[in-house]
Amino acid sequence: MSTRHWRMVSMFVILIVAGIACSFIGSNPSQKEVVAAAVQTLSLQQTINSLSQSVLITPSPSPSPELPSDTPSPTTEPTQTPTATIVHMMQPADPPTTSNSITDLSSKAYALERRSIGDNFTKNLYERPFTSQVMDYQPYLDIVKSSMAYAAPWYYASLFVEGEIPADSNTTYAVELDTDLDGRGDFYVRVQAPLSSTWSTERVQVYRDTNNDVGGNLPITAENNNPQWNGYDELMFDSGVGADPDLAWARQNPTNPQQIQLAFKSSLLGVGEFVWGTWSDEGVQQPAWLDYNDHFTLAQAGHPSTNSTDYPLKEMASLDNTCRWAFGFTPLKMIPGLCAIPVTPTPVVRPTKTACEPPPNGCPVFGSFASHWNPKTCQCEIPPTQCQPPPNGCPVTARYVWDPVKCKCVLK
Ligand SMILES: [Ca+2]
Ligand SMILES: [Ca+2]
Ligand SMILES: [Ca+2]
Ligand SMILES: [Ca+2]
Repeated sequence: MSTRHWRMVSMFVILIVAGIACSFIGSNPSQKEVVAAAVQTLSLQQTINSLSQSVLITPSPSPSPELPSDTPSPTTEPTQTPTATIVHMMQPADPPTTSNSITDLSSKAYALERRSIGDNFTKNLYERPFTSQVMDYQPYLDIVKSSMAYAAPWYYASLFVEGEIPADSNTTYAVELDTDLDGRGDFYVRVQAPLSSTWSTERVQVYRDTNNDVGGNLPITAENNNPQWNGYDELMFDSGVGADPDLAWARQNPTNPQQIQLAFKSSLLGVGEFVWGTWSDEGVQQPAWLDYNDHFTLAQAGHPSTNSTDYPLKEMASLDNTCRWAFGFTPLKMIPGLCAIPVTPTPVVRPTKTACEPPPNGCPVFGSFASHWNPKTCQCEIPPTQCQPPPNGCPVTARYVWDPVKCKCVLK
């Protein structure tokens, strides 16, 4: 019943009650009449109450089905912590081709021998794509080449490895960047497998060294461990969480599963000239411990050469890295960690000029005979086919001299 109908019914009831009341006015009712009127009024009140309930009762929601008494009450869903959705504004594209690359040793040829060559623990250059103790070869860790390219606003670092990444691997692939060219890494950008074939920020992390102690007192060179050194100590980007959610990305090259690509914005470095090198790491994975040869002793780390008394690999296993190379400039002096600077070809030394040169105006002409410069004898000579003085010279009986014009000995 609508509110309008309810108002009409109420008015009708009130008029009836008023009429009954008025029937007593001006009369002198008996007790019986008073009781009858009271009963009639009560009946009307009940009618009003009934109508009132039928109007005011609001529909209640459908009752929940009764649960059997032995049914455990539903458990309360755990309260989910609301997570902010990461909104990306831009992402990398295909990296441009580049000639800025680093070649690294392949250990594939030594896999069956469970050893590698070229590992230089003392100088932070490792070739350890083997498991600890057992020395099983891990081709997906074996870097053979790395490259760096730039297409605004992205730097692209690529790692080429000897084998595809196993599905259950949690290897980290990283690029280490020295932006003030002192041999200490300043930024460490890494991604942890499994990798997507499309660009993603998942499991991509960017570390920074805030107090310039990566590498201890002597960057690159092995030293005794100092617990005060904290290496890369600030995680400034983690799977899209950071001041810039688009700062760094990674993917597996969709056309080459043995190529891992990292992309990061140039704004990260703030410079256009830097030194870079790459890492694969399934064994240690501790950016705070870099340089690793300051954290581990050689005896702890082990060594992959069977000639070493520290063979086999121990605590520093299942990783590989490259030497570093310059991007944006030509290195003219050695920076710790830099790959060997190619020997500059010695300039071709032009033969120095000697006093033996033809006359500035050329060799003289004697009449119809032109002399020619002979560099062997270092003098102007008349070709043998032309007029020649006597083989033994002019006669000495008088003061004869050779006259090339007359082509005979003449008196002087
Ligand atoms: Ca390698
Ligand atoms: Ca540095
Ligand atoms: Ca050091
Ligand atoms: Ca540090």
